[in-house]
Amino acid sequence: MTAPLLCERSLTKAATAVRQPTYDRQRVRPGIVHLGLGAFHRAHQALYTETLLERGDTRWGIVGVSLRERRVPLALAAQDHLYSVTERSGETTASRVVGALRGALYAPEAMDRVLGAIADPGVAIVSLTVTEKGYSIAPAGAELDAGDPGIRHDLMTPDAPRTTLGVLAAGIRSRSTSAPLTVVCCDNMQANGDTLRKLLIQYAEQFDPALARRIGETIAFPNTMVDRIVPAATPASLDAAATQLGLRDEAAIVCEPFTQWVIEDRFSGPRPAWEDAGALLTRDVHPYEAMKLRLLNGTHSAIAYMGQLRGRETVSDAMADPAMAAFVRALMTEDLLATVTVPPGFDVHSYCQDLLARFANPTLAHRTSQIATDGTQKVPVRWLPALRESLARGIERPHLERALAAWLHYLATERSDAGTSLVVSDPGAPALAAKLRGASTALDTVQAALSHTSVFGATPWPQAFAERLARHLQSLRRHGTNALLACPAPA
Ligand code: CS2
Repeated sequence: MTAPLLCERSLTKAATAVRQPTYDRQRVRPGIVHLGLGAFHRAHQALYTETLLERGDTRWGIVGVSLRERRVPLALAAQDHLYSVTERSGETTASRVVGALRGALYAPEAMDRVLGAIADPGVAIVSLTVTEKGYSIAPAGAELDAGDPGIRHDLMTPDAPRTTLGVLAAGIRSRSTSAPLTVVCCDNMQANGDTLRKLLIQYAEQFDPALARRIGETIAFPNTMVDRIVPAATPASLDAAATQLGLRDEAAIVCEPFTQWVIEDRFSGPRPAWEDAGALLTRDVHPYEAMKLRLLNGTHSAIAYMGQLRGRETVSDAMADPAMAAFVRALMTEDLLATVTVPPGFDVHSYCQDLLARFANPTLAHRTSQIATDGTQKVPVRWLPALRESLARGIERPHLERALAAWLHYLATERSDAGTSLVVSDPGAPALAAKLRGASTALDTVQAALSHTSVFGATPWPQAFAERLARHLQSLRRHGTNALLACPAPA
């Protein structure tokens, strides 16, 4: 028998161990508009906010907006905007139902309501998780990609936008100038708040210079570091959640117990006391952000591309592969760690040990194919700054260089070591892959990649570096990843 659908009325039928909202949801007013209603937001920022609602601060209900994906807002609307989060690790499983969402809008069909929500003077925060590619950014230079078709469309019809920047700008334009606003970017980008501010101003300048000035002068864009491993839902994860809940939840999330949020304390107007829910409000997020982007996300991307080439479906499968586990540990604790500035008083060695344990969590089924998406956006943030800085000081990063060669090989061949075809999901990949495939020798291929400036930047890369990458690529072509992983790292 199928379990009843999760909604206000069916809550009484939820399994007794499942935590439920104890506050009166009817009293909660919308104070936050969130763009990007994916699993990450619902398992991360929404839970910090849920804690504040539980403590009686009813100002911070969330209106969630999905810019592209229709399934989740529809599912949420059918469930009175309730959904569950199940944390899993080893033998431990804990589920809760979250009530913080007060609306779930699918932007293409509800643009007036989306813009109205952003303009609502009761709303003090617009937060975002739209993924790296959701910002119409040319990643290497962190500038607005003026050629982006969505941006070109929005500049023609700024009041009927479809991009993130277009929606934000149109919402702000219809908002009273006397209502202060803070925009909280929660995507994995360097200086994410500063970057979004710059992009939004660049966009607004092209059709409304007064709006651009207003954004620059009155709206705060704190930088943030967000962390929680939240695999995309699968039929199996939805079934597992239903078993836990005793209710069917089409928006259920299964994730790890760990969560971290570091936010720059720079707001314009009122803000939720997220620190009461465990967030760290600080003057300088940069060291946390660089550390997390490199050690966690940088290693994750290497696991994803190597894992895809080696037929490892999930991160924990990859970590159970001894050759990969050794490579991953060395990449993180030798190459990447050497490039980060550790926040004062922070125990980075236990941070690394914890990361390795989090990656090995076998109950999560975090697919390497998920992390492998959008490499042309991720690699310039996660790997290239560490490589640039190291090479400028004459230092080689043997594992990171091998990971980069593996990514190029993955893009060029779209095949695993065993010859199975791989699905590359990255709108920026075809242009780069075409250049890779158009070259003949390994060195030509590497040169073709390094001259793809939207990913690798305009500053030339050292010839010796290109030659090392070419040797790794050659080794991959001949012997697959085994040879590359077995290569002793130069002293
Ligand atoms: C992952 C991240 O998909 C990816 O690229 O590296 O989503 C990662 O799981 C989170 O940033 C962890 O906080």
